[in-house]
Amino acid sequence: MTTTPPDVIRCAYAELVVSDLKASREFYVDVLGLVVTYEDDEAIYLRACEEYLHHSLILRKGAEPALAVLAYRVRGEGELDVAEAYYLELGVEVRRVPAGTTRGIGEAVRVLDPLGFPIEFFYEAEHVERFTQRYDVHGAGALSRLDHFNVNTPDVPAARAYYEGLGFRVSEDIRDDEGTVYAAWMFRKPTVHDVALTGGAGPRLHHIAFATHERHQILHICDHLGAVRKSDQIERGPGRHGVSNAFYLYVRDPDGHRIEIYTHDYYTGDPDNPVISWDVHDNQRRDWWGNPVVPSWYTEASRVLDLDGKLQPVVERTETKEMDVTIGADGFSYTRADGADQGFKLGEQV
Ligand code: 4SX
Ligand code: FE2
Ligand code: CA
Repeated sequence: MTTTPPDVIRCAYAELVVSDLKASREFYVDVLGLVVTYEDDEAIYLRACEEYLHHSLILRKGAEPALAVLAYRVRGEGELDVAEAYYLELGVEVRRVPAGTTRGIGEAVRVLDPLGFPIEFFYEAEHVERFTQRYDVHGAGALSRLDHFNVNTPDVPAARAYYEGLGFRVSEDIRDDEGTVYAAWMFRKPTVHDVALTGGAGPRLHHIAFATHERHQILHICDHLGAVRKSDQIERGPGRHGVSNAFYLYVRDPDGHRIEIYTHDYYTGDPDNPVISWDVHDNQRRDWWGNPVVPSWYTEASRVLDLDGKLQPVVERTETKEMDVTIGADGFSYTRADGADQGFKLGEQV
């Protein structure tokens, strides 16, 4: 590629197709506390408490739950031409989208990226009230802002090379000493990530993550789900990630779309920010306390749509799967890498 990539600022919004807007509203607004910017019979436009762009999440009513778009904000209107030229040279489908096609969003460029995801680039967006100090509406589990997207893709090194071409840098990854890469975390804004690439059948959306300021806000969301007898929607956590060091929780929305609530990762903005590589056998890589990852977290994810709204075909991963090497029959893990191990294989604990 000789063409310059568009200057991406950050991940900015996602659009999910959901089957029942009322059920989704109860989850995203009543439990997670997202703020409604606009809603009608077709869609709900949501933002978190510190966001001033029109939305960071759109829930659109449709028959088949899916991801409709992942949007990145670029540094200015001029970057749209840059994006168009870049993706035309990549040889993928590119569309100019007139301002207002998506409520609250100016002119945009939409592409079906080389990984098979529907991606939008935009700059102009309607500003709305920023609820930073609206403590009267925050609630005890307030979400501050969108933090990242996490996508399943079969070939992580290829996906990483594509995102490096777009100007993203790697903060952390998971690999083994045979050279298999299982996942990579990549950023434009100076945090651990804007997008994580998780090896698996793809293209599929693994999750969308929102940040809180505090750990107790994540714990409150767990308590709230318990109180409304929806604890089944808690899939994984709360816990502390090894990768990213973030405190986390994964919940599943009424259609099964996965949402992560995330806080306390770290600054990555200097040019020499060190890359952290984790051994796939390190039992603390995904949960710093060593708690097991539930199988559904490895296997389940949301289907994605193409630019015409049709379901994209899913391609299986051919390389070794992380779930198989870490919790499968032959799996093993360690807590201390220096050989001063616990002396048992995972699954053999008494
Ligand atoms: O499970 S991991 O510790 O690898 C992890 C997963 C770290 C950060 C994330 O945002 C995530 O979804
Ligand atoms: Fe995440
Ligand atoms: Ca559960």
